Amino acid sequence: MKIFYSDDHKLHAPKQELHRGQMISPHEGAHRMELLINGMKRAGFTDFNAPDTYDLARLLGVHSPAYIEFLQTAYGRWKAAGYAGGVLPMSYPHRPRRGAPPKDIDGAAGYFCTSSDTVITQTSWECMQAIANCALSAADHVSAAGGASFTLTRPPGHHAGADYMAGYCLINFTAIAAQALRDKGAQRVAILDVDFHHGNGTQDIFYGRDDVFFASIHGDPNYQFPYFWGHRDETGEGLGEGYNMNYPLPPGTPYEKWKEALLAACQHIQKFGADAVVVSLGVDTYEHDPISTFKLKTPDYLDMGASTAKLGLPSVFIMEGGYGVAEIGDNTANVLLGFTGG
Ligand code: OKP
Ligand code: ZN
Repeated sequence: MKIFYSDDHKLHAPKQELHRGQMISPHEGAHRMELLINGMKRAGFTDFNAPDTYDLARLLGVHSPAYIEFLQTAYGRWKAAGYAGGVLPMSYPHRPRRGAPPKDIDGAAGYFCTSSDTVITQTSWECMQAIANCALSAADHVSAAGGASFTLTRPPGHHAGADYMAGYCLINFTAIAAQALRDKGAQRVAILDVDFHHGNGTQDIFYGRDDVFFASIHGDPNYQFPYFWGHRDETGEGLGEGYNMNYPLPPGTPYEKWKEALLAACQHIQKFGADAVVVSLGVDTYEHDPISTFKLKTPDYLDMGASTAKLGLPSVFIMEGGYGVAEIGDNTANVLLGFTGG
C-alpha cells in the first residue's frame, strides 16, 4: 500500500462554516489530518511519500478551463471587490445555467458553486495542486506497479463537478485519479464511493461515459447533503446509461445492511469488467460521526477493506470525509489493513 501525503493540505483551511443557521468552526479542517495520521501510525502505516509534480493539463481531463481559472483568481477578485473573509457565494443560478458567469465575483462564485459550506481562501489553489499531485501520483503508481495506493489527504473532492465546487470540495481528486488510470491504459475504470455522502460531482463528471462506472453507497438524499443527487433512478445518460448505480440508505443504517449494498455494487463492478478501481474512501459512515447518521463500528472497516480486496483489482484509495472524532484515523487504517489482509 503506497501512501501519498503532502503538508500543503494546510494551505486550505477556511475559518468558518455556515452550518444549520450558524457560523461555526469548520468540520473540515487541518485538525482532521492530525487525527488521520495518528490512527494510521497506530496501525503501523508510517511510510508517507511526497507526490510527484504534475502539469496543470492533467486537471483539465475532468475540470473545465473556465472553472480552473476561476479557482486561481477568485480570492484576488474577492479582495479587490472589498469583500470580507474567504470567497463564499450567496446567490445561485437555477440549473441548467444560462449564459456566462457574472462579472461580479460574488455572482461568479455562485455560478461555480452549489452550496455555501465551501470557501476559497488565499492559498486554496496551491493546496488543490498539491492534493491533485497526490491523486495523480497514487494513480500513476498503480498504473505502473499494480497493487494499491492511498492518498492521505484532505479536503475531500467528490462533491466537486467539472465546473463547480460544493460540500467542502473544490477539485475532484477521485475523478482525477480515475481519468489518470484511463490515460495510462486502463480501458475500464470503476469508482466505488463509500463516503456517507453521495459523490454527486464524480457522478456528474462521468454520467455520460461508458468507460468509467460509478457506484455510490450513501445517506438517502431526502435527508442528507447533497440533497439533489443520489437517487436510485440516476443510472447515467446517453452512452453512460447503465454505468451509474446509486445505493441510498436510510438514517440509522448498520453495517449488515450497508454491506448488502457494497456486495451489490461490487457485483456490478465485476460485471462491468473493470481493469482498476478508485475507492472514494470516506469514513463518515462511522456511528459517532458528527454530521452523519449511519451506524458503522470500527471493526466493520476491516471487513469493508477485505470485501473491496475481493474485487482483485489494482486499487487507488482517495481520502474523502470523516469528521470530528479520533476514530477517523483508526477506521481509515482499518480499511487499508482489511484490504491488505493485515
Ligand atoms: C463532504 B464529504 C453545511 C452542511 C452541509 C456538507 C457536507 C459535506 C461532506 N454545514 N455540509 O462528503 O464528507
Ligand atoms: Zn462525506
